[in-house]
Amino acid sequence: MSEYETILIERKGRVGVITLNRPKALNALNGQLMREVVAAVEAFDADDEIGAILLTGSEKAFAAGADIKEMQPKTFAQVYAEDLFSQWDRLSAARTPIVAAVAGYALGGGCELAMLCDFIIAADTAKFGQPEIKLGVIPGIGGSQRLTRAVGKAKAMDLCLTGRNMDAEEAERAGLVARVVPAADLLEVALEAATTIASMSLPIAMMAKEAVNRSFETTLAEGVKFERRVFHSTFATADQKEGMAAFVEKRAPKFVNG
Ligand code: CO8
Repeated sequence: MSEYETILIERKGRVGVITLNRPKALNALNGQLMREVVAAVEAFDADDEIGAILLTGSEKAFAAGADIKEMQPKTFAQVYAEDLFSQWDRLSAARTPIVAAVAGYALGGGCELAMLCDFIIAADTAKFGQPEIKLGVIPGIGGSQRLTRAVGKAKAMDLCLTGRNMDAEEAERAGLVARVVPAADLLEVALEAATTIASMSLPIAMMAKEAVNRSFETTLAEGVKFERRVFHSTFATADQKEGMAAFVEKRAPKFVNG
């Protein structure tokens, strides 16, 4: 029996798949689901046999937000003392690449959870939004920051201030999602992307992820220097030797994750 109640876990080759599974609440993110997703991501991240993580929800909802019914009775003192939602920050510390496959609603905390992943593949049914303002709150899991970095000030302000949803096509145009695919193909395409990532050298994929993420935390000159140093360090790996030898010898590389 799975140790989890609000998520499903599967291994597909070297891909660890996490499926949010609170269908009656449209996968609303309550405390238990948050603890379980964080634990599952950390377990896959620590597992040498896993080269990529795929996070998904249902056809109707990736996640319809933080659990409003659970939040409703809380006082300021409680949310402040428990530092509500701070545990989600632990997903940012995962070094294994995480792909989000989003169909249906990704609202509020659901949109923020998708943005905590490394990139989003969306079904044409996906709807993204930060409707917190309609509840008398503001985004609380990084939405005002990550959405602004992803789509720029104009659209981030529009979404956070009006609470309107954006469909998949608009989200792709705005740069929030990497690809939009027909809903029926979502899991297949997302799994294929995750499998491709997992077929690469894991330490090199981690370096690529770290370098891209660095661009959000530093100046351009410092970021370019960081990238160059990490690039130099790839030459210390067996996988750089293998990858380049395989190209020259016109064969597929056999990476050893080292
Ligand atoms: N929380 C709890 N339950 C939810 C949530 C949610 N976010 N979303 C849906 N549900 C429940 C509904 O209450 C309903 O339950 P029941 O059958 O018991 O009444 C069930 O899921 C099905 O939902 P609907 O009947 O509403 O389904 P519809 O298809 O009619 O509508 C919608 C789908 C449009 C997605 C609608 O459910 C909706 O608007 N949901 C809320 C969306 C939202 O506002 N999300 C943002 C939440 S706030 C947040 O994420 C961040 C808060 C940050 C706060 C920071 C504080 C520190």
